[in-house]
Amino acid sequence: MAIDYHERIPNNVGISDNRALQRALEHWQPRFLDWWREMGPSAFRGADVYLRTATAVDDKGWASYGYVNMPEYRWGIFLADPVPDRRIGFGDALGEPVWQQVPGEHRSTLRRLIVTQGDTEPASVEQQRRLGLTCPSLYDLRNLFQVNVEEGRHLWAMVYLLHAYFGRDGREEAEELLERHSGDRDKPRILTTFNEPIEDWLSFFMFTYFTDRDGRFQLKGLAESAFDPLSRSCRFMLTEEAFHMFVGLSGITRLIKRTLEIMKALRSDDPAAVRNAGAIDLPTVQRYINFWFSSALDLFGAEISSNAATYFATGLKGRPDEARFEDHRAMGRLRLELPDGKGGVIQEEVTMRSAMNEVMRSLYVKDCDIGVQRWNRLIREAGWDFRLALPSPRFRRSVGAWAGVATDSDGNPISAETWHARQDDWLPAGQDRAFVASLMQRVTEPGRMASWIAPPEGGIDNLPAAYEYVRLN
Ligand code: BYC
Ligand code: FE
Ligand code: FE
Repeated sequence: MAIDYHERIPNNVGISDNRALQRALEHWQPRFLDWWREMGPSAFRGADVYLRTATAVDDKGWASYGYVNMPEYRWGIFLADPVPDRRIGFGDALGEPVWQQVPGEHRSTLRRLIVTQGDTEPASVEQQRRLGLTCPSLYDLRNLFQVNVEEGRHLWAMVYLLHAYFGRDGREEAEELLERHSGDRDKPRILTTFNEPIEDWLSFFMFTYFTDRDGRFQLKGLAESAFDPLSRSCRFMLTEEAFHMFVGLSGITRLIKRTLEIMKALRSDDPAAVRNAGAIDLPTVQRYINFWFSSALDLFGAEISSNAATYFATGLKGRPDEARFEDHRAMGRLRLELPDGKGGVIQEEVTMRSAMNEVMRSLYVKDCDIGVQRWNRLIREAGWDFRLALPSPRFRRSVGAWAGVATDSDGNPISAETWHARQDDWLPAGQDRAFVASLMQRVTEPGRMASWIAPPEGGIDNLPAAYEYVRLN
C-alpha cells in the first residue's frame, strides 16, 4: 500500500478505516510533539535540515530528500509489504501460518518485547539531544538529525503496534514511553545503555556503531516474529537502520584518518603530542570502544535465559536471518564459558534455546569486529604498530553470568584491587572525557570540519560534502 501523506498521520496501514484507532493515535500525536520539543534536539530550533523522508516501503526509491524544519517532519506509520502465505520460520510452531492478531497466551510477553524495543528509540534521541551544540560540521549535524527523526519514527512504529493490538494496556504503555526519560532518577529508560549520557561526538559515533548495531540485530530477530505486524514493522525499520550503521562506521573511520594525518605530520604517536595537535589519540579511541562495546553486550541479556528460550520456542523472536540456520527448532546444545565464582572459569553445556541471547551476542561480536579490522588496516597502512581490538565479552559486564566479575580487557579474572588500580587504562577516565569535551567546538560553515575529524568521502543524496545541509536561518 502507498504511503498517504494527506492524512494527519502519514501511514500505509489504512488507519482511517479504523476510527477508534485513528482517534487514539491522533490523541497521542500532540504528546509526541510535546516530547520532541522538550526532549528532542535542543539546538537549531528554527533551522531547515536536508532530510530524507520515506515515500514508499519497497527496497528501491523509497525516499525523497528536502529541507524540513524538524518539528514539521512527517513522522508516520510504515510497515513493509506483507509476504504472501508467510509461515513461522522457527521454534515449536515451525511451518504454521503467521499470526495477524496477538494470541492471548502471548499477549503480555509480546507487549513487553515491544515496549522494550520502543523504549530505546526515544531514549536515544534524549541521549543525543545536546550534540547539535558541538557539531563538527553541517554534514554531521544533518546526519545526527536524520538519525534522530528516524528513531522518533521507530517509536511511532512500536506505538502503532501497542495501540492497534493491545487495547487499553497498549495505550497506557504508549503514554509511558514518553514519560520515562534517559538518565532520569525516578523514571529511567528500561535498558542500562540508554541511560548513559552521550556528551561528545566520539561517544555518538561509538553509540551508532555499537548500540545501533544491537538495534539492527534485535530488529532482525523481531523481523522473524510469528506476529506478522511486528515482523513487517521491523523489516521497514531495518531499511533505516542501515544509515545509522553508516554514521557510526564512517564517523569513527574519519576520526581515525584525521588522527593518522596528525601522527604522520608529527612523526609521533605520542598521545600527548597528538592531543596537542587537536586530534584524538588512538589509546583514547580504544578506551571508548571498551566502554560502549561492553555496554552494548549487556543489551543481549543473560547468557542463560529462560525468557529467551520461551521467545524462541513460541515464535515471538527468532535469530537474525533465521533462514541461514540449518536447525530451525534449535534442538542442539551450546558450550559456554562461565565464571566459577572463585576467580576461575568453568565450561557448561546448555540447551541452544536457553543460550539464544548468547547466540545473538556472538553474531554481533563478529559483526562489530569487521569495522575494527578496517580501522586497523588504515593504521597498518600508515605504518604504525598500534592495533585496536574489541575487549573480551566478559569485560565490564553488568548483565548475565559475568556481571560484576572483575576481568582485564582480555577477559582474565582479576582481583577487585587490580580492577581499581587499572580501570583507567581500559575505560575513559575523567581526563579523557575532559580532553574530548575540549575538542567539541561547533563548526557550521559549509564544508569545514572540526580539527579532530577528516571530511567525508562524499555527501548525502549525491550532493557534495560541502553542501549546506542545514540552513541555520
Ligand atoms: N539492562 O532473561 P534475560 C535499539 C533484565 S537497541 C537492564 O536475559 P531477556 C536502538 C531482563 O529484563 C535494541 N536490564 O532477559 C539502538 C530480565 O529482567 P527480569 C532494543 C536488563 O528478556 C540505538 C533480566 O535482566 N531492542 O533498537 O532474555 C538507538 C534477565 O535477563 C538488561 C530489544 O532489546 C539490560 N541491558 O533479554 C535506538 C529487543 N538485559 O525479567 C534504538 C526486545 C536484561 O528478570 N528486548 N535485563 O525482571 C528483548 O529481546 C529482551 O528484553 C532483551 C533482554 C534481549 C533486551
Ligand atoms: Fe531505532
Ligand atoms: Fe538506529
